[in-house]
Amino acid sequence: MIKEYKPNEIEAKWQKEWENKNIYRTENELEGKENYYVLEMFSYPSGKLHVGHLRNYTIGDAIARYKKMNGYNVLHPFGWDSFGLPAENAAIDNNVHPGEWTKKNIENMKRQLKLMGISHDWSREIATYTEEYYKWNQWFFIKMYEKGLKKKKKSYVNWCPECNTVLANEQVESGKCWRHGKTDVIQKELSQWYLKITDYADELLKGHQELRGHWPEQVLTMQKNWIGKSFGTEVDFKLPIENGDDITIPAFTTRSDTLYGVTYVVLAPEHSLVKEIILKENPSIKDAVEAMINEDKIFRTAEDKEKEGVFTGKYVINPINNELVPLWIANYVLMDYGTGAVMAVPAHDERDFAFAKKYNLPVRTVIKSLDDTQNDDTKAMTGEGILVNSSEFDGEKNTEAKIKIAEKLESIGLGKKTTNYRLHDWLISRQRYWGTPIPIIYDEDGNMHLEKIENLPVKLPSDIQFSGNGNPLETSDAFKNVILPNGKKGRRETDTMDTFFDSSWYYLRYLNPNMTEAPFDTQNANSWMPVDQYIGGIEHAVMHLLYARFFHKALRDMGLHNTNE
Ligand code: ANZ
Ligand code: ZN
Repeated sequence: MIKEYKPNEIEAKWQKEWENKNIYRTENELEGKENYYVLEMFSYPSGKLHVGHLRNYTIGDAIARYKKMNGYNVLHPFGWDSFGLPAENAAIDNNVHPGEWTKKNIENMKRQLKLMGISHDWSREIATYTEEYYKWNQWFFIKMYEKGLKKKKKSYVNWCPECNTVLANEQVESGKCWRHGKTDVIQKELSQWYLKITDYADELLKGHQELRGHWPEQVLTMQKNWIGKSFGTEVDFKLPIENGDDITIPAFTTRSDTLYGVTYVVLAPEHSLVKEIILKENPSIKDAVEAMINEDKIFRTAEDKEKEGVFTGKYVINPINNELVPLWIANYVLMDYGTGAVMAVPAHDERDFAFAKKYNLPVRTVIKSLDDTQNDDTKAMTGEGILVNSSEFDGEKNTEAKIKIAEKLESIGLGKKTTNYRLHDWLISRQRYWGTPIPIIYDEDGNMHLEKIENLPVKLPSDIQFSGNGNPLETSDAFKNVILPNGKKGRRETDTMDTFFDSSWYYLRYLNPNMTEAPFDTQNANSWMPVDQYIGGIEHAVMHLLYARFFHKALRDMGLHNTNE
């Protein structure tokens, strides 16, 4: 007997034997056996395996083997999330095509993974950078467009000067780029493609009930906070216009009970009224407004951040008592939450209090706490209590007055109850080369045309220059210039898709990795979904896991499968 364990010999021998016998190969159906799907999060082919990968794949391997020994038909596939910036940066730095860099990395990592003897079914290997895969991203894009789930919109977006591209909100962490921890994300006004994940905001929240007990509670909490559902009221403040109709400024509040305590109203510096009216009449505050817009969005609203603002010179009418209150612009109000306008109640809101003290604005108490230690005029009283200085509502409990005041506003047509979400639509366009081309063409008048399904895939061109400046796709004339079906000249969209689009449905592609007539087979999807065990890092809680849940529901509603999660 050989006493010494020689991995090179014994493992190589048995791994070869396993491969010859195809023991990890899974059929989509195996009579008499129940399916069990073990999935590890999609792997980015960075070049070399590290111990973090192995931690993940070893857990999957143990579960897959255990379930198999217990008589299940186990699916345990592997593949490559192989579009994205590092390949493009390697192209810039080392003058190698991103495709070659990616291919080489995949080969090496696959070799290393095989050495580990993990029980992956390699016959189902997929890679998102292949035409066979990204064709379906384009197909989904078109189908979602037709379903009304896509929109192009101009607004202030997150821009990473290091990545040279826009980022989704989910990819900004404390004001920095998720890939460049030291780089401040700045705001640029651009026209971009969005996927309407907000259409599913409520279902994404409700679906947590189906996931409870299966998913870590921590992930559900992170998603819940990210979606940020909040019930409140939109209160209409009127801005009187000389020789014209009043302009309505709706302000979202969760505290309609404090309406009598409003001492000023604040607009976000990006608010459309600022550009359209205020700066035209009062150009002297332009620099101050621009400085606020250029401040980092996350940093700007942090609690300890110094609040900055300017008076617009205008006054608006409080609908509950017709009082005129000054209209300000301030950095602590964001355009992309609520309506981008806030009714400020310094007596009961900490941020408003700090702002009012700094700019000498009045503070009017409208709620008295029953616990007298809370009624202290050196800070905002944010707790519950009884209304004062609130006309007919004096003496009411604030929780009850909140409903009554909202109802009164509704009855006079100057407000309505609303639900607001923190979640925004998913910005999916990227100004980069190494991703799925967006299947859109513009004609000479700027009108948009969807690429025809039979022309898919729209292939990434190879006549590209990687200079490090701008979007490399712009350097390919062959790609950019196309002829429309009507014979006229057209220009192809040069933005590519966020790679989170690719990873939002890959788990379905494993079911039918070579299928050419559809992205996956509906029956197979219905029998294999949901994935039984998913293994990966919590850093994906509000990015990948939220995007993929949304995608899954959207595909269900397109009739491609019948499961919710
Ligand atoms: C008046 C008020 C009085 C408020 C008070 C709070 C306390 P959540 O719970 O997170 O939904 N707000 C609304 N839109 C905003 C924006 N675009 N940027 C910054 N702040 C905004 O928060 C809702 C509250 O956040 C709203 O209720 C509003 O301030 C503020 F004693 O209105 B409140
Ligand atoms: Zn970056």
